[in-house]
Amino acid sequence: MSRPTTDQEAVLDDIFETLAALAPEIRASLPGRRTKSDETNPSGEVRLEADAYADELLEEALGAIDGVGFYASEEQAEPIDTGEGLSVALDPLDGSSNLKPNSPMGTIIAVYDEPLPGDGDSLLASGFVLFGPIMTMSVARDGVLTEAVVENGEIDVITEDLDIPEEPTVYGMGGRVPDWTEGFAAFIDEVEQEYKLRYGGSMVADVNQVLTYGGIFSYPALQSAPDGKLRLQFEGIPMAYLVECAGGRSSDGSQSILDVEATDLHQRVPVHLGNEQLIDRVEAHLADE
Ligand code: FDP
Repeated sequence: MSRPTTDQEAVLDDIFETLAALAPEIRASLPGRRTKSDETNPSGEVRLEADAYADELLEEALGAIDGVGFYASEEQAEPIDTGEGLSVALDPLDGSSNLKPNSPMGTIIAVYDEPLPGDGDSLLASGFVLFGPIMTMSVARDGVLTEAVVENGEIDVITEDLDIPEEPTVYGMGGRVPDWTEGFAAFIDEVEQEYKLRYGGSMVADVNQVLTYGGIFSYPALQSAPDGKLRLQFEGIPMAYLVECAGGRSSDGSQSILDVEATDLHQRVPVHLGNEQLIDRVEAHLADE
């Protein structure tokens, strides 16, 4: 993790205020943009019109901020040069397959102080907006996680220093069960005796419930996809920082996701996020494979 300078703190304020200001517009755009476009993103996934729209809005507004030098997103192959300064990495609409069944979705942002790809050492701050029954924004900065309600584009802080509850309650994980590795399946055999399964298919909402109730979210390494599904720059690193700021742990299976070396903008990473004791346990099972 990098420590922001005073000038960088001002740019971070601007970035998060801009994200909150845009959030109602992104949300309002969803009902009319549920159809698939004929394009795929750099990871080969079919784009919805909503993905493209959110990406354009965010690129225009964040790229225009004085002190933002690069805009990168899951939707574009390369970072866009927007001037001089920090790099922002966006998952404009996380969980976009939830749009069709009208389930929660979000926007994830990471701010790095280096050109991308950047790893955890160059991360300055991260956050997400959750488009649920209410719109909330969670921001991790200076080692602290803050949760706010976004009302009319304004940030109204509701929890100043959010801590993950000590007693875990829920677990949720992606990937088809027959595709899990032996160690991960053995871990789930254990946790399903103790906790309640909750998986919605949107990382933002699934991680937010872990932050709210305690527990674990995983999108593990699969037999067919040893690096899992989620992207390091846009999902893994920002969400790992959010959870670590709340006193939880992150892991790619053997180390903090903030310690994973970033070699490619669209690189994938196995993801485990949650209470320390559960991350320790999943790592122990994976080490035994
Ligand atoms: P989606 O493909 O719907 O955009 O990275 C994207 C993501 O959703 C995450 O939000 C979510 O955790 C995961 O993929 C869902 O994948 P599965 O459909 O395989 O569960």
